[in-house]
Amino acid sequence: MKHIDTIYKAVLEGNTKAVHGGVEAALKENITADQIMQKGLIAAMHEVGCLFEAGEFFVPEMLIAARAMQSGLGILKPYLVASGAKAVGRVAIGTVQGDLHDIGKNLVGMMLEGAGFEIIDLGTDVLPENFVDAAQTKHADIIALSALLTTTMPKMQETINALKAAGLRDKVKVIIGGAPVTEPYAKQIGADGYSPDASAATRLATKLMVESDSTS
Ligand code: B1M
Repeated sequence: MKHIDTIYKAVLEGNTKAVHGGVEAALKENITADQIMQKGLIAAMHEVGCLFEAGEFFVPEMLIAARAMQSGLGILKPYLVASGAKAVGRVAIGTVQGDLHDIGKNLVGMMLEGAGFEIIDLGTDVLPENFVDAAQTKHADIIALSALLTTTMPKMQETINALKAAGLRDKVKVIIGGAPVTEPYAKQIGADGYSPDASAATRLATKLMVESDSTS
């Protein structure tokens, strides 16, 4: 687990070069992409959050760590994404308005792509009307909303309301997730599902597509 430790420390230090080296060395030693991601990259970001809460890290440190983590994920992407799978559905994914956190959203997008979904990545700080537009003009089957801030969670409800107002709510499934989001919250705002992490989001999206195929 020497390389995992290197990756963990390198993310904390925001050392992109060392993250690259660590990820490549770990892959060479046949450590799986999932292990590298969970035990190296995600575990380090969790620690970054704890250090931020403790007042030991500030926004610049968080940002530098996030960049280092994203670059590590970039190397892992081909290993996480299966190649040549036929699209099982189209997902428009984004982080809701006011929220700039995109690592979790990118991870969910990557895993969905790996499960054969076509991904329309709307980015971060996405207005409810842009999700509506993706459902309307890009014919997304699923709208996937990510939020990392308690203050931006209400934008999930606003997005669902905007889909209703546009007469699209019955035509599209809405899934939500992100650290402060919960299953009861998903029920409360009328989402079609919640998942705590990227693999669960993939299972949920696949289940929703199977269900909608069997009812159409
Ligand atoms: Co921010 N930040 N941040 N931050 N940041 C958190 C979220 C925070 C918990 C830190 C803390 O206090 N411990 C806190 C939020 C508190 C709250 O509201 N509950 C916080 C804060 C306060 C802020 C600012 C307000 C700080 C400030 O300016 N004073 C500010 C807000 C900016 C804004 O968005 N408007 C801010 C800024 C930033 C940075 C820009 C510096 C940077 C983001 C860089 C980027 O994303 N490109 C950043 C970071 C890095 C974090 C932490 C440290 C790490 C987030 C992360 O990437 N985790 C975070 C602390 C933490 O989470 N421990 C924190 C790794 C990622 C893989 O996990 O995103 O949870 P996560 O995704 C998971 C699941 O949640 C799930 O799957 C993923 C894993 O499998 N998931 C979904 C996510 N989306 C999903 C969607 C789904 C399903 C599952 O379906 C659609």
